[in-house]
Amino acid sequence: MKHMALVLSLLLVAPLFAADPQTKISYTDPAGDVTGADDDPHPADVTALNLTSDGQYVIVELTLAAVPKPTSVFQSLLLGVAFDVDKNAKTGGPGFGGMHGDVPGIDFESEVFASFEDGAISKTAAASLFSVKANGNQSSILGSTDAVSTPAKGKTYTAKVAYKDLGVKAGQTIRIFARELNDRGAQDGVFPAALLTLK
Ligand SMILES: [Ca+2]
Ligand SMILES: [Ca+2]
Repeated sequence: MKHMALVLSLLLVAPLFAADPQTKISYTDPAGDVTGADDDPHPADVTALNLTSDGQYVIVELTLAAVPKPTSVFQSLLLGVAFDVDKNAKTGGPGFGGMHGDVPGIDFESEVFASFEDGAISKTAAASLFSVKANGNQSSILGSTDAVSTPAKGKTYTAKVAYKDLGVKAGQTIRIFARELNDRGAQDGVFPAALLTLK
């Protein structure tokens, strides 16, 4: 069960609040709701997620139940992020490969990943970036070597995606879907859509 903590607390008095654009969107998520691959005994388990911006970057800040100690690059993946930058479901393509519910109109997609330290604690995080076409085809814009990396603080890992790479500008509102990758529940780990107004 996913929820936006702030929204739930205000839901009774402001039922339309969820649809309103915000400059900071916060989610909480249970610990222990993930199932990893057979060779991954400690799958990334998100417990909190903040989406913000700083005038230059969209900032994805996630807190995990435990620090990641990936033993493969695959295990370093922390979160999927899908961007509908024009808030138009008719442009772009299906998010998350079309395999995780109805996530339409996605223009760009990102994978947040922790640094790979050969089984030691990941020190930084970053976000790769792909463009998504109507047929679902993806093409790489930023690979892992070009992405901006940010130092971790305890169990909190932060990734940044540049406005210029998304083709967005300050004051613009974009739609973002985040996905907890190892969540096999009914929503496949997809958080409720966020409308983020960029600083
Ligand atoms: Ca979780
Ligand atoms: Ca779109």
